Amino acid sequence: MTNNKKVLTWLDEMIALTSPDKVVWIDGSEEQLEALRAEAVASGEMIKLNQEKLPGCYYHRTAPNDVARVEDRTFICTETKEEAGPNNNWMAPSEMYAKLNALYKDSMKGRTMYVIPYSMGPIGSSFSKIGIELTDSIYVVLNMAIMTRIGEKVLECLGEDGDFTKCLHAKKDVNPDERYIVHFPQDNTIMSVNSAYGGNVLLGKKCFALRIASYLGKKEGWMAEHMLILGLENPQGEVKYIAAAFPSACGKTNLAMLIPPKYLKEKGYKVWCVGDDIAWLRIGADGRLYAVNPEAGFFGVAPGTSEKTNPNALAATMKNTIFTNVAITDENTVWWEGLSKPAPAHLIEWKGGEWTSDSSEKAAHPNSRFTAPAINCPCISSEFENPQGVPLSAIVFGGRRAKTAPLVYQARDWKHGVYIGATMASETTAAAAGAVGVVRRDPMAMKPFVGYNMADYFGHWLEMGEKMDADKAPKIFHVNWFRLDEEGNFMWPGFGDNMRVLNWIIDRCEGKADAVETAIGYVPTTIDTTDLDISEDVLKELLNVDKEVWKEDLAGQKEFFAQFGDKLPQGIKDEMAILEANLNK
Ligand code: GTP
Ligand code: SPV
Ligand code: MN
Repeated sequence: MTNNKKVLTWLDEMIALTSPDKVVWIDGSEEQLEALRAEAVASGEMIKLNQEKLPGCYYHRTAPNDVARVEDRTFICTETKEEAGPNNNWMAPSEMYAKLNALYKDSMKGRTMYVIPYSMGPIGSSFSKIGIELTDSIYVVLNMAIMTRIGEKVLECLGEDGDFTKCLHAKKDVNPDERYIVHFPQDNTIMSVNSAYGGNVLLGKKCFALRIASYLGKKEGWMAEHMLILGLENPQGEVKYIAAAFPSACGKTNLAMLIPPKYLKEKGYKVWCVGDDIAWLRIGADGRLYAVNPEAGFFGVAPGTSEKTNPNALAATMKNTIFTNVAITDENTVWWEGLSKPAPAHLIEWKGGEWTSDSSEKAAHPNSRFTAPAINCPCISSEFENPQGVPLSAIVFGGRRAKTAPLVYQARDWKHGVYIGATMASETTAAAAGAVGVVRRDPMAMKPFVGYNMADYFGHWLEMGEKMDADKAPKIFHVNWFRLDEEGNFMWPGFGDNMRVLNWIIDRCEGKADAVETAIGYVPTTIDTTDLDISEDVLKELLNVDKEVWKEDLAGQKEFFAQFGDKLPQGIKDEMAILEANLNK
């Protein structure tokens, strides 16, 4: 399908290494994908769901040891350890290649290798980047066909001499002790072995569009971020764009597809989804910051998604969607915790066993997912395919904080905003293997995704700000939907009601809303609570900045930054000193 020598030479090498019985080029045609679906159903790799209720929908179950990203087995293999930084696992490239080559040797014997040419971003846009993934999993092919733009037209765009990111995936026997997700940024190469779970194997997503792309962005003067992108339309029909970085399973998909509360909807407010997980940001010719969603689909968390919390996401999953590790109903449709109440009396749970509603086990895995085409989403933005992206008015950081962070606050300027992003923290979730609910520092929600030394990443953020005039740069905010009361209940209703906070954010960008300056930044004097059952006291508590609690947090921030030693940028040190002085005033 191509004359590109770099592609053909690399492919020959990978065939010699893995020894597949057969090599199949993915051309992107519906006929080929349909044949692969049939093959996956015949082999048991996928289950065809009820085609009347869920047309074009399939089900896949991963091994129980293979249900989330594995951060302790994810490596950034730069020439030196310092380039990868204290935030990444590192091994010398030569040592890692030797280890991996032994694991890949003959790994595709008796199997088929699929060659997937794919584009992150609209094909041919100057924003976009091309990758080629070699995999022995049909599940990966079918997911990549939803999550990225694939096939022959990508190769045409690559041409005879174009460069691409080399991605090799072998499923092997999903042995967790020999599972590796490895990036060689200097070779533009990704290698994944012994997994079949999304974030570990859909190599266009976190591996390319964040880890490799963040490295390229630093080199080339742009940014790859773990951010949703949304357009907020006001009753006059004007649309303002916001990008928001929250850690995994902390509400990006939900916010990106938000439906405003009834009275705001009636006034004419609307939210349009441009992206739900990844944003590539560049400064445009007019000096503003533009965002493109490099993906073509949503790999969303299923549990908690319902007609009430996120009807747009639910609607997006009603056709041509792949469900992974959710539960199956007696009607051969899908179910997960939070979808409906009460739970069905009987289900097949995510591991394949019988489940009844008196079971104490979860029917769907907490990190079970849907892979849905973006075009299925009822609120998909008309700018979704815009090759130049959308201009950002605001950037929002956020996390799960039971205490400490107020509902919303605004940075004084870009530099302060970078500090707020760099000191983000959140309680861990099921999206990554390991303990859940532990507070960890997760700068810009990129802790697991920065493909180089995070101190340099902070420096890159500061430099990007210096390239923009203050009146053109997006304003920076921080939100926390997850504050808990004494009994452990969420104090803020969240979901659609987050629109109230977005409105304050946009009003601030336009100089139309009031705020008080506190030690940590500007906090609203009030938030619109029309029709909400929320007392003045609770709202006050939600917006409260407790200096004593923040002093403790500052100690944690200092401890976190200490690991970067001399590399920590001066801008971060300046902001730390300002915060300390403010807290001691
Ligand atoms: P990744 O795909 O892992 O990057 O996750 P995400 O950031 O897109 O998170 P998502 O929107 O899928 O939400 C994850 C979980 O948070 C779900 O269980 C949601 O129900 C819950 N959630 C999302 N928004 C809110 C909110 O405003 N309030 C509360 N309390 N929970 C929320
Ligand atoms: C996340 O964990 O942030 C996800 C899912 O969006 S994964 O593709 O597994 O990374
Ligand atoms: Mn994510």
